[in-house]
Amino acid sequence: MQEDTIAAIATAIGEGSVGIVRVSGEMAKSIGEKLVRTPSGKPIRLARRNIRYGRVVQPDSEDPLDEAIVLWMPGPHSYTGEDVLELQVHGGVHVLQSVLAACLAAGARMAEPGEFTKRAFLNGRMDLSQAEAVIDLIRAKTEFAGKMALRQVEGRFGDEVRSIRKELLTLQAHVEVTIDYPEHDVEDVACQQVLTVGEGLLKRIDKLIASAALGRVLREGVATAIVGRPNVGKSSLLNALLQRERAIVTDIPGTTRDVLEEYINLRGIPLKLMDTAGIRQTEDVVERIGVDRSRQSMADAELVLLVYDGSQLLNEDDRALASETGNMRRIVVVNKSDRGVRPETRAWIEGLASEGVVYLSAKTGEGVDSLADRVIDVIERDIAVDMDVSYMANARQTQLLQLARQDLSSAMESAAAGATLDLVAVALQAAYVQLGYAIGEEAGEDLLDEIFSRFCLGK
Ligand SMILES: Nc1nc2c(ncn2[C@@H]2O[C@H](COP(=O)(O)OP(=O)(O)O)[C@@H](O)[C@H]2O)c(=O)[nH]1
Ligand SMILES: [Mg+2]
Repeated sequence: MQEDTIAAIATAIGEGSVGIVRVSGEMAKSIGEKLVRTPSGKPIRLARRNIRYGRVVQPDSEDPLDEAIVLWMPGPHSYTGEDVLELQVHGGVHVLQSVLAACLAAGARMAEPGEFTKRAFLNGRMDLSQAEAVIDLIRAKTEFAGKMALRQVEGRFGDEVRSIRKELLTLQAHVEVTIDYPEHDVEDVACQQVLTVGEGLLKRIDKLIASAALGRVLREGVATAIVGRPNVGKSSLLNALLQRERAIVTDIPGTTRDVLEEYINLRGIPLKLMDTAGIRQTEDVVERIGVDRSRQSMADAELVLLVYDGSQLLNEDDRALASETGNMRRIVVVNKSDRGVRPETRAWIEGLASEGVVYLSAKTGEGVDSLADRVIDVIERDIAVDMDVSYMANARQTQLLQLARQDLSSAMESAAAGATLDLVAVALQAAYVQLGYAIGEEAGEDLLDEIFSRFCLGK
């Protein structure tokens, strides 16, 4: 248990119907009893876990600060594992700050960002992968991202890692027993065991590693640049995908000068859409800066939507863009198909994109859904995002999983090569330790500070 008692405003700063000041630690009870009065004005008594109505006062003067609903959650069955007091007051900046100040005057110290969750981890209420997922849940941009983050908070990743570790431990025990009783046929059996069980465990570790792609995409979104020469309908396509008029659309080529960025929720995957200035040869200084920025967005993007105007004949700018994006992950879009598609244009574009072309009209919305299908296909197939996993690794965990994978592979290689069993046992042990780090066993202060400093205050 941590010795000092921490307090913070747990709700977002601003105006809201309710705001919460949270207190955790040994002094939570005495702070509550010092600050809260019952409706008849007596000091409140906090005993069993409960919810009470009362008034928060300035203890020396008895000046009322606000009415409050008081939640009393004694440890160890609380979020942090310690005694937790929550004062639900009116959600105004001044009210919350004065209630927090009263808690600090009564003996609490200001919590650091993420310190409540850090204590929950240190007190064994959750493993590190669950604690890390709390921030993903708070920041989730789509319902799907929220659902996946919640699964992590509930411990899906940790459960899988613990289950793999348990098998590693059993395997290691088996090998070590054999070291103590060295008979040749027994050794062979142990080696065989390492190979067969190891094979299955490698697959499970690989699946965990592969789940990182979904995690990254849900956290950061897929950077997607809409590119094409001026006037093909890029801004119109952005608006159609957003389902609102975000970008300025006119029939004047060169309307979009700067890169516009907007997140959309595409079947649960956040897409960071970038509408860019049309790329063409130009003498206009401002337009040229816009074109440079378009090229930069294209280079930063994971996916390029290359847009053509199907109702027109193609020009040099169109052809140049086809080769410029040739090595990028791209989807070729033919827009304005409500006006019909010119046969020469169709033939040339279909020759360009062996994987197929999406015909649509940003104006009528026709075909926009099939573009969405295609984008999801590309994300699943080419960015290797598996949407059906029940857990997802983050970058830190992935590194450790890779190290564990190496150790397990080398244990298996040693077993296959008939090396001494000591070597096999040491490598198995190393894999076990790396997986332990992934869920926060023996996590050092530095790492914890690094992780929890990303949290918001009061969480
Ligand atoms: N008929 C038709 N016109 C479109 C379509 N998409 C865009 N436009 C028109 O094409 C012009 C250029 O559109 P805009 O989105 O500004 O093109 P951008 O320069 O590529 O961003 C505007 O007059 C739009 O109304 C479409 O699907 N069908
Ligand atoms: Mg535009």
